[in-house]
Amino acid sequence: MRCRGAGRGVILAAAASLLLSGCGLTDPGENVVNGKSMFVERCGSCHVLARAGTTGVTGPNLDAAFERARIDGFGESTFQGMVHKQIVAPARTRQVDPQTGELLPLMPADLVTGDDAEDVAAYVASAAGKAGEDTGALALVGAAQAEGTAEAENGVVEIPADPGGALAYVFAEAEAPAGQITFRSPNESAVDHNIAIEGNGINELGPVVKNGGVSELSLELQAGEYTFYCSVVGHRAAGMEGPLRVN
Ligand code: HEC
Ligand SMILES: [Cu+2]
Repeated sequence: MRCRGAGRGVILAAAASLLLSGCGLTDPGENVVNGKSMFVERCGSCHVLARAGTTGVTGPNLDAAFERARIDGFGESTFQGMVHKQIVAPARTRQVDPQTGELLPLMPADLVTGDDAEDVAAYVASAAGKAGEDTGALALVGAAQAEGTAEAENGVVEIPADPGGALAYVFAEAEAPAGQITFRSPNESAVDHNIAIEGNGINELGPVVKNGGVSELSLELQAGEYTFYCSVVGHRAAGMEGPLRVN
């Protein structure tokens, strides 16, 4: 069984890591927790899917699309195949915006690939058009709330990305004494993130990492107000930023 994400790292020790990785939640071949994260990140801007909390309207409402199919008695494995096919080779039925009469953009192919595409298809098949809310490890995706202040320790400020794959850091704010500061952002999730620092003429980006990587950035900072953020497209707007106070 493929179970990427299980048993990786110290934060999600033993039992918790198995749960958080989403293994065992449905067909053990797919990681629906990763699927949900990837869906929110790559698909949600164009599609409504209530359980994922996404509200995009460029593409069809996936709850409406699959509610019908559920009533018609199609099974989730059929849905999964349909969604996977749409990701790999989007149907080219160009739709017209009822408000403006303009043609809407087509869905780009291969927004997610390989295992990620299978995970997304599995998640959408399990969630679209189904009443209620996601539970367990799935409920944590997208729901994570940054809180508290990351404090410098021996010149190092550690600001981990949410280990469950939400577009969030663990901390809402950061604080450090002026001088040479190293920012470290461990990322246990399968979603790309980095750490970047902006302010007072500085805008420096750490490397983008995932699956246990650490985005690291060392800077000489004077006292002042800065911002830390994730430079992966869409993540800052989704809330991956916070104030950094250098004293
Ligand atoms: C740029 C906007 C956009 C993004 C991003 C996008 N889609 Fe779409 N999607 C569309 C449009 C437009 C259609 C309908 C026309 C078409 O098939 O190209 C569509 C159709 C679909 C359908 C078929 C629905 C039906 O009623 O038959 C599925 C399933 C789907 N998308 C899933 C996804 C998934 C999964 C992702 C993320 C990997 C995604 N979409 C990302 C715009 C988008
Ligand atoms: Cu990010």
